[in-house]
Amino acid sequence: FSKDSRDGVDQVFLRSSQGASALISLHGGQVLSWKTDRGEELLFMSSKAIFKPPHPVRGGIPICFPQFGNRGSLEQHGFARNKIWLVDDSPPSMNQNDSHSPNNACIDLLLRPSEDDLKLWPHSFEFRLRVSMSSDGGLTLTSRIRNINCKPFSFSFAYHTYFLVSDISEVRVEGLETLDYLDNLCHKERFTEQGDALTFESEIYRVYLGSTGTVAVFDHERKRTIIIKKAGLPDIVVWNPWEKKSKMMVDLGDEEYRQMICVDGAVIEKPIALKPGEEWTGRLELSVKVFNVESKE
Ligand code: TA6
Repeated sequence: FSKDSRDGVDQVFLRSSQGASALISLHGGQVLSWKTDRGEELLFMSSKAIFKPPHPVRGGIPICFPQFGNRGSLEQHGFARNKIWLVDDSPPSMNQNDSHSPNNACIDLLLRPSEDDLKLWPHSFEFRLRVSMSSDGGLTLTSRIRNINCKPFSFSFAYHTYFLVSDISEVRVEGLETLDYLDNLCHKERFTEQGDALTFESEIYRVYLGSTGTVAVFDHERKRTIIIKKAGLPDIVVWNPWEKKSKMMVDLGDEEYRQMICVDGAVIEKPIALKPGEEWTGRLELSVKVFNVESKE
């Protein structure tokens, strides 16, 4: 990998053997860009994104930890995405079932709580994030969060992933059929999905529960599908602010909601509880398939 900096914050550039690439900022440990081997951008980044800590960057894959949403004294989606992470030169070896192979381009980042963080959230943790690119251009994010103090703690988590789409009217999300979801536009009321695929005509903010399989984001106009595989992330957030909410967001262009859809691997309904010494792993594997118009695949 190579390092560069923007506005004084280091960024790490990963390139796979076939030319696919990713850009990760130490501000938030946030993936800002993920491109195919032909240089096509796959993640949305707002044209009005603010790259100044501690403001979260509107796009890419913000890490929501130790909470998703805004509860209690912590800021919305927790503090991890607003902190400067360290490059971890000597990461402990991943457990044996890690899908990492030596020819993946990868970077290991580390976040530990500062004194100020501990005042807000009095739990000592070690958060190791590995971002790796496989030779075929797939992007994998592996989070390992360990409790290193003397009392148990719980947290919720999300990879708040902004996918770039040609137009929201061309997008279909499959893999959430029959799941229950909490509708955040309806007082978090619980519903069961009846459709065969999700399409979008208005603001959506749902947390689908107990998703174990693969989720696919089809972009019909771009003739490509992003495949989302995950481990340790039972919930899926689907969010698009639509026009009215976009107009109220200083760091999102008024019409840009049409080029994004958030489909987030998350742990929300049942927060993770860690005893001292225990570690949780949450892995998100993203890959791209190009399909011709005749067949869906
Ligand atoms: O995932 C949806 C959500 O929780 C919405 O509440 C919306 O605020 C979005 O996250 C973005 O949150 P942010 O704090 O980045 O503006």
